[in-house]
Amino acid sequence: MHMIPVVASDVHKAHHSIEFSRGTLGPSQEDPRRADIIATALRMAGHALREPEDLDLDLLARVHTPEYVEFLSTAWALWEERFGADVPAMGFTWPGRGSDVSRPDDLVGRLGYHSFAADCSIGPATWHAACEAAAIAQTAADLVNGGERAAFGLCRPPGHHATTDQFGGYCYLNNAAVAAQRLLDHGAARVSVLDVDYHHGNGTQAIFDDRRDVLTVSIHADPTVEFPWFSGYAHERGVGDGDGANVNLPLPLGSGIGDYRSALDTALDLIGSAGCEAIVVALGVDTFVDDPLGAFTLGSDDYTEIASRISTLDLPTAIVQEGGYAVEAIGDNVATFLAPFS
Ligand code: SP5
Ligand code: ZN
Repeated sequence: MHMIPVVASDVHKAHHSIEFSRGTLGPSQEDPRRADIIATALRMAGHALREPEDLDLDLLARVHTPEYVEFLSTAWALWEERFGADVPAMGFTWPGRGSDVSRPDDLVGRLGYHSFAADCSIGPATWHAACEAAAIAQTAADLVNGGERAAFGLCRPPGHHATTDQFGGYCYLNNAAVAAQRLLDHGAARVSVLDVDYHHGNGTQAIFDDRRDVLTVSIHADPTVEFPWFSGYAHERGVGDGDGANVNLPLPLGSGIGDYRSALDTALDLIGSAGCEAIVVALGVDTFVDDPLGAFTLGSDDYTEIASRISTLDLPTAIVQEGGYAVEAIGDNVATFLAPFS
């Protein structure tokens, strides 16, 4: 059996952000142990792990704005110079609705301008870790471009909440978007990003909202009662040239494999009939029944069924890691998900 290749790195370890949750600022649930646990489980399952190639900054520039890249790459140094190294940098004030938003020159203003949630921070290792995660996604896409039927990028920090110019939801650079763009740049006329994280992939939707060449499809918890609150609704169908090329399939809290299977079949029918030549799967295992952030009820065996159904598309597939916070289970759940692609 050919175990699908896995791209991973230790660079992420030095990044651990803080999160404002239920009135308290504390260590993020998006903990460095997550990636280590998944890597260990994948080695045990027989996957070979390899390091990423260097990140292509031209590729990154097709997904994020130059202002945002410049901001992210310099924010920590500017923060440390002004406030010291003891506390990480976070957004604190966000633009109001309908305001004519200009980009502040001041770092503190920019932290609000370039973020949308108070659930993550920028520390000394954040930029390097985010670039490494994007490089991992790029390398996974390159393996697929090189003829692998599927490849997995063990990205940390995750990426699907990051927009063209905002961090949030534990995400800084959009790894799934980087992988999708890489598949297009190699010659695919159209690709799909299928997001199976518990949370709506608002960043990926926003990046590709006005484009037809990327069909973004997300299955996630109903945003009327769940993060990211302000997007993920079924009526969001893409804009301009991208009209019809974004599909949101929100599910109620408490959903299990029955509801999930129906949504997945809808997603796969759409992707299968849209002429996509390759697919990126944004894999969050925060849909697991014991996940501390999620409220779906998927069991470990359900990941076999979900992955098997996705693999029946028979498309070249780059899979990138997003969320999943039940640390005792995420390693086995990711290994279970990857097995049908082997
Ligand atoms: C990549 C990803 O999965 N990001 C998710 C970011 C969610 N951040 C907001 C978390 C809000 C937690 N609310 C309380 C948890 C209930 N136990
Ligand atoms: Zn998530």
